[in-house]
Formats: sequence, C-alpha cells, structure tokens
Amino acid sequence: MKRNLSITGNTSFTDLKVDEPSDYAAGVPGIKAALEHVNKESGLFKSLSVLSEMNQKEGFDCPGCAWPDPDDRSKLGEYCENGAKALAEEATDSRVDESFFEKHSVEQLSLWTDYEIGKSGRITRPFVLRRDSVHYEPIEWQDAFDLITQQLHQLDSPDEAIFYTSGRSSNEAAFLYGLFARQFGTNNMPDCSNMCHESSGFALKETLGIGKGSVTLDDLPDAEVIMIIGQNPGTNHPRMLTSLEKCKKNGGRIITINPLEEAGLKRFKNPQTVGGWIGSGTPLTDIHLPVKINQDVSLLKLMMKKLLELENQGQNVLDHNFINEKTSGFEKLVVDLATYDDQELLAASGVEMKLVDETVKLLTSKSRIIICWAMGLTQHKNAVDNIRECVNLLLMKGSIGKKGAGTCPVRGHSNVQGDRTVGIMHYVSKELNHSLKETFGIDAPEHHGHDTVGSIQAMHEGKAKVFISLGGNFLSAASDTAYTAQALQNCDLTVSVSTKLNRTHLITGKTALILPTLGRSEKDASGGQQRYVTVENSMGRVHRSKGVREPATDYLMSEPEIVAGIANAYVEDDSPINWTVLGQDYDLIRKKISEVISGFQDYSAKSAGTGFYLPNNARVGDFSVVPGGKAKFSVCNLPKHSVAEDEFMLMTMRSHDQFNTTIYGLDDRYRGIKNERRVLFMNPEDMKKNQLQKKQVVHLESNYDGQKRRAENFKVIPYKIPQQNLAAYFPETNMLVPINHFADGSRTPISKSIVVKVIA
Ligand SMILES: Nc1nc2c(c(=O)[nH]1)N[C@H]1C(S)=C(S)[C@@H](COP(=O)(O)OP(=O)(O)OC[C@H]3O[C@@H](n4cnc5c(=O)[nH]c(N)nc54)[C@H](O)[C@@H]3O)O[C@H]1N2
Ligand SMILES: Nc1nc2c(c(=O)[nH]1)N[C@H]1C(S)=C(S)[C@@H](COP(=O)(O)OP(=O)(O)OC[C@H]3O[C@@H](n4cnc5c(=O)[nH]c(N)nc54)[C@H](O)[C@@H]3O)O[C@H]1N2
Ligand code: SF4
Ligand SMILES: [Mo]
Repeated sequence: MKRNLSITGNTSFTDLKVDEPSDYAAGVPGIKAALEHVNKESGLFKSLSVLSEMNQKEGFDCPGCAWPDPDDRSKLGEYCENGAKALAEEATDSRVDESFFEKHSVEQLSLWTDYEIGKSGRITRPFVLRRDSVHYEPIEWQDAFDLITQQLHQLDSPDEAIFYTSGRSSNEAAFLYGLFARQFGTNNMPDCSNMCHESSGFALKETLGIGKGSVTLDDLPDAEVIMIIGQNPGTNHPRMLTSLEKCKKNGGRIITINPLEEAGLKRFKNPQTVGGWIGSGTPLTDIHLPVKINQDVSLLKLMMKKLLELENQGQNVLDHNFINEKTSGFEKLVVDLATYDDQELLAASGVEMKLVDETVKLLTSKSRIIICWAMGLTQHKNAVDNIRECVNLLLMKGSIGKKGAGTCPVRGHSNVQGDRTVGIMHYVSKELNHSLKETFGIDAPEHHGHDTVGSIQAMHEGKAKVFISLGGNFLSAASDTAYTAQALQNCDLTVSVSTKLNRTHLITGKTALILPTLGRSEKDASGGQQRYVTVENSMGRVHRSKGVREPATDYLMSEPEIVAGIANAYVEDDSPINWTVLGQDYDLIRKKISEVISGFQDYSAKSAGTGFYLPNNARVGDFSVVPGGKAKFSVCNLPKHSVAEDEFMLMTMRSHDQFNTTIYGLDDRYRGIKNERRVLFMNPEDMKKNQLQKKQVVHLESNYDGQKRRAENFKVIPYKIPQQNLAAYFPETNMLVPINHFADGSRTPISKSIVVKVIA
C-alpha cells in the first residue's frame, strides 16, 4: 500500500504583518520573547530555575548553537533568547503518546506545517509504523531493537545501511554509534556537517592542517579587526555579540560582508548589562559590505589585490617573516591576482569602491584579524574556494597562530564538532581503524562510505535499504525534498532516535520506528547514579553536560543506551565488544575514546569545570602536518554564474524563530516579519521591474539539468537586498535545491545560491 503523504504540509498563509527591520539585537524585546516562549511551553517559574543551570559548569550545555561559554559565568544567566527558546522546545509539557497516534494518522499529520508538527510535543515511548499501516502504534524497546536487527540481517551488504547523525548527540553517543556502524561493516555515516561546515573542514584541513577553527573565545576581545562573512550571529549565535561588544570596547573594528544588513550586527543591547536595558546599546558593524550572493571570492580578491598594491607602494602591509617562514604558494597567488581587473571584480561583487577602499585601509596596518563565517560561505558550488580566500587573506597578514587573530568558522549544532572528532565521518581514517582494532578487536571497513548526498542517491537507487538517524530531521534538512522523500520511502526500514516529532517520522520507509530519547536538559541516571555526557564547542573545548530536569516520561532511554541496545541485539553473544556494559558506563566510553582518539588523556577528570582544549596546530602556528610542512596559499577561480535577465539568485536562510527545521514561532523579529514564514525578500527595484506588489503571492521555480522544481506560495516583501538576489527561509525552499548540485570538494548542497524564476 502506498501511503498518501504530503511532503510540504499545508502551504496556505497565516496573518502576515510587516514592520521596518530592527536596528538592534537583543535588549528588552529579546528578554520578552524568551520569557514568552518558556512560559508558553512549560510555565515561567519551572523554566527559569532550569534556565539558571544552563551553560553553568555543573549544569547542562545549551541545546542550541555551539558558541562557547566564558570561563567566568554569571549566575544571573549565561544564555540568550534563542537558548531559552531551545530549552522551551525541549521542556514543553505537550506529549506525543499512544492516543495522539490513535487519533492522527501519518497521512493526516503530513498535512500539518512543520511548526504544528513540532509543537505536538515530546515523544513518550517507542512507536512503530508497520508495513501498510498509517498509524504508529506502541512497541517495546527490545522488540524495536529486534526489528532493526532482523532488517539489518536481511541486507546483502552492510553498505545497504545508512547511519545518519545530527549534531546534538553527545560525544559518548556519537562514539558508540560510529563504533557500531564500523563493527557492522560500513562507513555510511552521513552527518549534518555534510550540509553545513563540511566546506570549512575541507578548506581548512588542506590549507592549515586542521579542519577546525584556530581561535578561542579569549581571542575575540583582543582582535583589532573582526570580519564576519556570511553569518548572522544576532539570530544564530547570539552570545557571540557579547564577544563582539568586548572587542569594540577594546577599540577593535568590525567589518561585515553580507547581502543583508542583519540587525544583530548593527547594534547590540546586552541584556546582561544595565545599558542593555535602558541605553542605546553598542554599535557593532563599522563597515558593511553588501556583497551579492556568492560573490565573496570577487570581493576578497579585490581586497587582496589592493593590499598588494599598497605594499608595492611602500606601505608595510604584509607579514613577510610569517609568509617566508610559515607558508607556501604566495608568489603564485600574487601572479594570479594580477590577472584580474579591479573594475570587473568590483562589478561582480556589487559593492561600492568607496567601501572596499575603506576596508582595505583599515586592514592595511592591522595584523590581529579574525575572520568569522558560517553558512553564507559554505553552501555554494564554490564554497571551498570562499574559505580558501579567507585563509589567503589571513596568511598574507600573518593573522594565524597568534593572539587576537585566526580562523573562526562558527559551528551550528551544539556538538556537531564533537561528533566528528569522535569518529562520525563517511571517509576512512587508517589511524582510527588501527586504533579500533587495537582497542576493540574489530576490523573497520577500509572503503569510504556515503555522505548525505550520496546516501540519498543510494536510497533513491535502491542501493541502501535501512536508514537510521541519531537525531535530526533528515527529510526536511536535506536538499531536493521530493527526491529525498522518495529515497526514504524506498527503504525497508527507517529509524529515528528523536526527542520530538518531525516530518522525517511521517515520510518514512515501509516500516518505521521512532525511538524517543532524553533531551540535554534531562537527568540521565543509571542504578540511581546521575551520569553526565560531554560535548565540544565551536572552539574545540570539551566539557561536561549534566541534565537537571526530570525526563519527559519514565520510558525514555539515553542515546548511548539506545545505540548499545541496537548493537547488542545485532551482535548477540558474538562480539569482542561488551555492548551492555558500554551503554551504561559513560566513564568507560570516555576511557575508550581516550584510547582511540588523541587529545583525550584523563578525559573524565579533565572534562570537569570549564573542560579542556583539544590539540590545535593552527592555534599555535605549527603547520608541519600540511603536506610540504607549511600553511598553503591557494589560487581560486571566480564563481561561475549564469543568471539570466529573468532569473534570480536565491539564498535559503534561518528566521529568528527557528532552529533548523524546528520552528519555534512564526516571527522574524529583526527582519520585521510577523506571523508568517512563507515570505520572499526582494529588492524594491526588482519588484518594480517585475510588476510585483508588496505581499503579492508568487511561486518559485528552479530549473537544473532540464528538471523543474517548484515551491509554492510566498509573499513578496520589499527588502534591502542586492538586485537579482532573493532570500527565503529553509526548509520551505529545500525542494528547489537540486540533489546533484553541491560544493566542489565538500559536496555541501548549494542552499545559498539557487538560480530561480519568480512566477507571479
Ligand atoms: N536560533 C538559531 N540558531 C542556530 C540555528 C538556527 O536555525 N536557529 N542553526 C544552527 C546551525 S546548524 C548553523 S549551521 C548556524 C547557521 O548560522 P548562519 O550561517 O548565520 O545561518 P543562516 O541563516 O543560514 O545565515 C547565513 C547568513 O549568510 C548570509 N549569506 C547568504 N549568502 C551569502 C553569500 O553568498 N555571501 C555572504 N557573505 N553572505 C551570505 C545571509 O544573509 C545570512 O546572514 O546556526 C546555528 N544556530
Ligand atoms: N535549504 C537549506 N537547507 C539546510 C540548511 C540551510 O541553510 N538551507 N542548513 C543545513 C544545516 S547547516 C544543518 S546543520 C542541517 C540540520 O539538519 P538536522 O540536524 O538533521 O536537523 P534539525 O532540524 O537540527 O533536527 C531537529 C530534530 O532533531 C531532534 N532532536 C532534537 N534534540 C535532540 C536530541 O537531543 N537528541 C536526539 N536524538 N534528537 C534530537 C528532534 O526530533 C528534532 O525534530 O540542515 C541543513 N539544511
Ligand atoms: S549563544 Fe548559542 S549556545 Fe549560547 S545560549 Fe545562545 S543558543 Fe545557547
Ligand atoms: Mo548547521
């Protein structure tokens, strides 16, 4: 039987109100919004006491983004508006229980919006959607594990199974998950990084020898210049604004490169200070460069060209000692830059020369420069080049490996970096395989597995038949929604380890399981003993997270327990790994991690308090691991774009009221949007040219390789965005992103530069 399912849900409109975009972030409206959310989900008093434990040394790590915590933590609150919303979402009093699924079939639920699906609450117990059924029904934990085992045994090869990870899982859970996948016999371990910072990891590893950023939190206040490129911290990493404020107060300058003038980067009213409540706040951005979508390479090339010219005119711009001693490839870069024409670069970038000159002037005499970036750079065809150019600029100025300077890819999910560190990856690491053999006696596979795009294609082609996800919402997060839906539906079994209901639970394999797990904020006990897990923040510091709330129900299992439960059922007695013990004893897991992965000596002990930093060669200016022994300058090409007269370049981004596919609310306060997500931000000149009115309903169509993809029902909003550029929210627009168009090298989908037509 084919289930009759909607992959979009209801696309009709709510009650859109449009105001002027805000010119500051946080302040009193931020506090008000945070309180409203926590109050609505689980009551104010209960939530406030829990919030006071968030990001404290003995408390739990915020389930929101990966921004680090300071060493000195205010007992008054070490969290932001969106951290409070993340907690509210997890701590909700609503429940998805047996009666919920008796009442609603998956067919009916698929008609709901993502917002409505998410708000249905915490999943109370394991559920199964049996073949040919449209209603989930309860299943016991052991029966669920046995069902997975049965399906895994039916596969012709271990490579017919996919093990996806989203970045909210702890190091302990992720390590066990990777261990099981490898014991089972596959490297098919796609993860959310593949859609996120994979491009950063790729470019940084190749140029600097480590796929992570080099700065720590203490570097930001010391920087002379912070460049923020393709990132919207006011919404997505709100406490970064505190660091930016400190930098400004120390005399630092901030340059932002972004097609949009994001409110959060204009002015910050720090809610932890009196001035943030009653004052006008701290101005943040000194120079804003409104680059056209995916023209950062053009702009960065122009800036570097101009810096070289100033050096040639006798100014002291470059760090020659650093370039000579620590880098290779500089001459090639100089020769290549000379082949470009300033005016052509400028025209492509869409920025005024005056602003470029101002920026170059500022950079000339500075050497403590930090570049921060996120999805605005990583989700394009030439994303890896975007990051290589950032590295080029920093290397020229000797701005890596010293205080107040370096690379800062700002990571998304709170433990996405840790998951990768402890072994979630689709490619083979000989070193890791060797350690796994030594420690566990298993033979990990020696061929690469599928990344996210590859997994979807394999499922679509019937080459993978079991899909297991540790967290996340694969269907809505991935590109090409219709194609991905078909891929999942081709599977014999799909399994989601989740806290809350999402669309991936509705658009499933022939049989589907939901395995409910504890959230970050919840107590995780075994034999009366409270356990803690560990996570790694965006700057490579590993620390503890210990839940404080009673679990949503008594029937939840922790992620390590669930992974061990699946593994145990599968391997039975025939395993060199004692999964029963490993799933219970997190100290033992940490001991094993420290045996397998370097940098984790005395793991449990060192994770207390503020935790410990993992080794980072770029941070200390040691590039000996890069082939050739030196940091590498790169020669990059300009992006190749062909946007016809009647086409636009669309970027898909986050509103202020969402965490990826989890929709907290329908407002995007900083951009002046209230009560609607189906909006399309457009330049007023383009509206005029296309005879479009404010709030007029349009549809979007992409056409790649002759295949048209369509997303319906968006209201046009006049907005300050470069001409022929558009912006809309994800995941509503994911169906426009073609599966086989992704970044060269990293294979990250092109979610920030999709060529579309606007159909009135
Ligand atoms: N509240 C909240 N916090 C989050 C998340 C969330 O959804 N909600 N998600 C988390 C995750 S997983 C991640 S990865 C991060 C994402 O954090 P961000 O990367 O900040 O998120 P996006 O909304 O995708 O915003 C990208 C920014 O890049 C700009 N941009 C788009 N295209 C270009 C371009 O071509 N060039 C330049 N220079 N800029 C461009 C956009 O205008 C926007 O300001 O946030 C994390 N934190
Ligand atoms: N078009 C477009 N697509 C994008 C992006 C974009 O900018 N544009 N961004 C991409 C990026 S950067 C990312 S990181 C991906 C995100 O991709 P995912 O990580 O797959 O998606 P999320 O929306 O973060 O996952 C939310 C779900 O995770 C589950 N969950 C929440 N907390 C927990 C927990 O503690 N444990 C477990 N087991 N489950 C939990 C809940 O069931 C929730 O519904 O999306 C990508 N997709
Ligand atoms: S900045 Fe990120 S980690 Fe910190 S409280 Fe806010 S959402 Fe949580
Ligand atoms: Mo992300």
